[in-house]
Amino acid sequence: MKPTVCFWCKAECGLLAHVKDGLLLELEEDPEWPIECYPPTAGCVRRKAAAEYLYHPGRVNYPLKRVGERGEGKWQRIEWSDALDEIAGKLDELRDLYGAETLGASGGTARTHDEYRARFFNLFGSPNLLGQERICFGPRSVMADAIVGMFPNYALSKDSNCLLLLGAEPMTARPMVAKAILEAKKRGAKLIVVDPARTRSASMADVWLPVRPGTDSALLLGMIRVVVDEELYDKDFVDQWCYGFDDLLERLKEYPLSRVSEITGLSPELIQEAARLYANNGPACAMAGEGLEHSYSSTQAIHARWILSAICGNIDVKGGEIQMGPPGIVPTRDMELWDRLPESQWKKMIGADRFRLSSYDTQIMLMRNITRVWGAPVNEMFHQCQSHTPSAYRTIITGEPYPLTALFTSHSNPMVTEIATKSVYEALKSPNLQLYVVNEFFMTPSAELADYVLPAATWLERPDVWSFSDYGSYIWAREAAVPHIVPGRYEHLRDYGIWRELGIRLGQEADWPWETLEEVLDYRLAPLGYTLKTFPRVILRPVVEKKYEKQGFGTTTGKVELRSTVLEALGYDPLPKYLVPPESPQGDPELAKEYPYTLITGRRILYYYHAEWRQVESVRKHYPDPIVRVHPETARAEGIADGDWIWIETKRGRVRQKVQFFDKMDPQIISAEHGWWYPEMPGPEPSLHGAFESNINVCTSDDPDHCNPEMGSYPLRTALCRISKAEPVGV
Ligand SMILES: Nc1nc2c(c(=O)[nH]1)N[C@H]1C(S)=C(S)[C@@H](COP(=O)(O)OP(=O)(O)OC[C@H]3O[C@@H](n4cnc5c(=O)[nH]c(N)nc54)[C@H](O)[C@@H]3O)O[C@H]1N2
Ligand SMILES: Nc1nc2c(c(=O)[nH]1)N[C@H]1C(S)=C(S)[C@@H](COP(=O)(O)OP(=O)(O)OC[C@H]3O[C@@H](n4cnc5c(=O)[nH]c(N)nc54)[C@H](O)[C@@H]3O)O[C@H]1N2
Ligand code: SF4
Ligand SMILES: [Mo]
Repeated sequence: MKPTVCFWCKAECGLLAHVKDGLLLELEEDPEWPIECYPPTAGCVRRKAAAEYLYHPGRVNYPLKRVGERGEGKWQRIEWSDALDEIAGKLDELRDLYGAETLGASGGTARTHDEYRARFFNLFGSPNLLGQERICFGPRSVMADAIVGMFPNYALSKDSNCLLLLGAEPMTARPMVAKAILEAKKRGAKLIVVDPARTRSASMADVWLPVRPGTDSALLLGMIRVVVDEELYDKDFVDQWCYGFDDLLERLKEYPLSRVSEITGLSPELIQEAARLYANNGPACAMAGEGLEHSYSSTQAIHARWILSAICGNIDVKGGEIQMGPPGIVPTRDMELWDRLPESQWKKMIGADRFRLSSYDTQIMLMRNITRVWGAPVNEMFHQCQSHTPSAYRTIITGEPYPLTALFTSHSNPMVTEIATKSVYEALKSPNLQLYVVNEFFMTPSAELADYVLPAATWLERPDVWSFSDYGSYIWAREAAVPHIVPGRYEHLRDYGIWRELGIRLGQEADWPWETLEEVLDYRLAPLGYTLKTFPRVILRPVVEKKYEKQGFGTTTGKVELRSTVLEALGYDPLPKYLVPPESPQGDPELAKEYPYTLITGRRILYYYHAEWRQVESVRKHYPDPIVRVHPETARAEGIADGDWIWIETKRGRVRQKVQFFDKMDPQIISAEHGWWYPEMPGPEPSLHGAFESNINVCTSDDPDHCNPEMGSYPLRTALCRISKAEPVGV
């Protein structure tokens, strides 16, 4: 029986792994684990399916090399050493021909040791890590660093008197936060939910603001205006610790409640009520989720959200937003060796010239400020400084501004989760892409298009140390529960091992001194006086309030920057504002005549993590089909019944999902799920496991003009669509 910590979702449950002869039998809840979540670990269907997942017949167990055409489904098993030699050889050749920036790598949400992918890239010479950071965590973390000088952790809300959820639904997405909310509610804390849909959290809320999709920045400016007009803010904190209040007052003149009401579709009274409730019930904790990050005004809304928190005195207080600071282990940034990539190469990062908030120059500014105050930055460089992914796929296709000829996909499934599937597909099939390697567990639609598929090790097959949990206030470590190689049965390689082995083949041996991940983690834990073996599994970090009184804030001015010096230096508006989403009824009324509904996508599903788990039968049976929520009024007008399948169509394409009537949102909204493919359908083209059947990213837009102008966040929550009745998928 081995203690472990689950990494299959954001609950990070402490578990006990039953292991016999190196094989996992089952995962059991650990009654001694100190952090509870909701729903409780006991009911988790993924936990129960652990052995089914690990030893699934669809699991890739040995390296595969394509022998037919790309996507034809013809594979040959090869030895690890041959696969790595061949890939390294090709990378060397392409680097000679086109420069190191010709290599890119798509990554996904935090699933593994991404700092070693970054290390390999920085040593190889390419700045082109791509992935989800422009829409997942990147905007939140860059803006927090810029405005308040260090990302505060949001889940300490169990001490709060008021919780404000902004486009986030912890009941499905963040089980630790969900638990904290339930506890806070029991204590009588107030709950305010900003979400176009009446989610489970919204139905428990004291105030629910069904905001029009993409208009959160206006709403937040309206709330700030109420707080300021009614003098509900913390005057001492504003006087001493906020920079640019007068400029903010000027900006607020543009946002009278009448205008905010018109933009957001919410009554002035409701906005007032929410603002008063928030300001009068401190300490309050706000949490911004994907409803904000996946929008055209993402950075503006996040900026406004920090202003609201700050002027109400909620930064770095218990029950508000505590800045935990560096955890004391060797920072992931140091593991990345980001300073080994020459500045001239950083400057070549795709999209950095247009979307400058995710550029090297921004990082240098943020790092200088944060390191001055905290000694070290907390977030990994690649979270904040990453190529603009949709632009990178376009680069593969066009060769502009330079040839991107080699791509790795690691812990991501871009054919399903990346915006604009057709662009991703065109790029992955392009003859310009001379090498495509996928590190995976399963043959996903992305893996089906690879030249090489490298079998990765799951979290159960590797050790880990983690210090950025939703709870934010603890560090945990675990050893591997089962081996990643079982002779005669499988040969998986940990992501660390893959990057190290390639690095050694490409002249980086001096920079990979640790042979195993265990050695790396021992090195990282050393400043705390532990090794992986001696670490007490989980350490709760003490929460210290108002550290700024001694050290100031980690910003240019040492204060919370209501007016941002970083945005200003980059040539952007230093204050938040509302931007009309280009593809929305307001932004494109002509298109809205043909496509009258607003499509929001990506509502989280409790049973699944993005595109994962669809092949695991005991999980899939709980949730077999993709569900699109349609208001019954709208459905009736379109001749659609509950349970029908419908086409969801934007000007980029159409896919089918199954209707669930949902009357707790505006009838103009269509809410589709993301992450859908059908592992049971044929892998070879044209099906690619049904990657074009129900995958909503066939319908989303990668037009750079539709992306947030500062960070390049892409619009996953506003698109114009129409719907019509369809046959079920598979018929
Ligand atoms: N339309 C729409 N699209 C969205 C979203 C949305 O709301 N709407 N949400 C977006 C967001 S926020 C995110 S973060 C992304 C997520 O996008 P992805 O991260 O691409 O999503 P996953 O389906 O989790 O893909 C991860 C893949 O990596 C594999 N994997 C898991 N762990 C490991 C590991 O340790 N090592 C390796 N090598 N592989 C591993 C899994 O088998 C899986 O196939 O999706 C985005 N896409
Ligand atoms: N089970 C499970 N858990 C997950 C994941 C998963 O796939 N499965 N994914 C993980 C990842 S990587 C992420 S990023 C998080 C995301 O988790 P959250 O940030 O909670 O995001 P979502 O549930 O995608 O969306 C939250 C809400 O945004 C609303 N929304 C849509 N458009 C708008 C808008 O314009 N404004 C506002 N205010 N709200 C809007 C939707 O109705 C939805 O209820 O979840 C994580 N947790
Ligand atoms: S999948 Fe999530 S809820 Fe289930 S055991 Fe793992 S961390 Fe906990
Ligand atoms: Mo995400």
